[in-house]
Amino acid sequence: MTLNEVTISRAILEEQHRALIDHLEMDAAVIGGGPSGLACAALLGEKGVKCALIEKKLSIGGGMWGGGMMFPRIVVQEDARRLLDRFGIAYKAFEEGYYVAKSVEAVAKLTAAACDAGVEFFNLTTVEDVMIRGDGRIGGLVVNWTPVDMAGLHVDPLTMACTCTVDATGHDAMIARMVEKKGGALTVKGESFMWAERAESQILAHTKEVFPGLFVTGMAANAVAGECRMGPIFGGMLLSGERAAELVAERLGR
Ligand code: 48F
Repeated sequence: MTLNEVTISRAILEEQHRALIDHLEMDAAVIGGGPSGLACAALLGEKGVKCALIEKKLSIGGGMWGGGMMFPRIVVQEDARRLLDRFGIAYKAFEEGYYVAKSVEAVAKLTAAACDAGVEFFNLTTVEDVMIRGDGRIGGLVVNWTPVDMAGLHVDPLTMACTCTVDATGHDAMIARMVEKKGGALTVKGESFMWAERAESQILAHTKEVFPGLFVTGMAANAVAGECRMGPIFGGMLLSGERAAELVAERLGR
């Protein structure tokens, strides 16, 4: 067999265009590929929800890769240990109730779970706005290539329709802030100081639909609520992703 560069190019272009066109209308879009977004997308996919994960960076994983201060280990508490088991992430017991995992393995296994569940990934893609119509719900996303955004090029975006949107953009709660900025009935209080116990114990209460069609998970949930940050303990991220998936699936009647 003789390799043909044009065939290689056509394979990439045809397959990715097919995926993009297929996801111009979907049940749920998860914005942000950190731990909460990955867990949420994987569990939505497992429930049969047509779902895409949109990530502005080249790599998926968000703040999980770097562990704590670039030591690539994460800590997960007892409440969330079952999710490490569920995603097949290896861990070691440290002191009672504390488990340590490798951050690279955690990102890889969460990503693999989402792939296996049929989630489509659109990386290098920035959500720059949302669509809100007469019904007052978020009904879609305005997207562009991240390099276009970074270079400040005057290139118009495209749009993707979704019934439910999950803001998993982390500390900045970017999607919620877009809604707030354009006058939607939503206030983003911004995250508060580091307090692991408080942040982790409150995150599930803050994981909810904060605007019609918009659910928040992970640090975005705490940031919208004005809640504390927690540092490199990741149980709350996984549990919040799971809760968001349950809420979205319920909304979609699954
Ligand atoms: O920050 P990130 O990892 O969010 P998370 O799931 O997890 C937070 C933890 O990593 C850590 C912590 C836990 O203990 O405090 O910080 O809440 O991932 C957010 C992802 O969203 C992407 C961003 O590149 C990152 O990978 N993102 C942000 N804005 C956009 C976006 C956008 N407008 N469009 C697409 N992706």
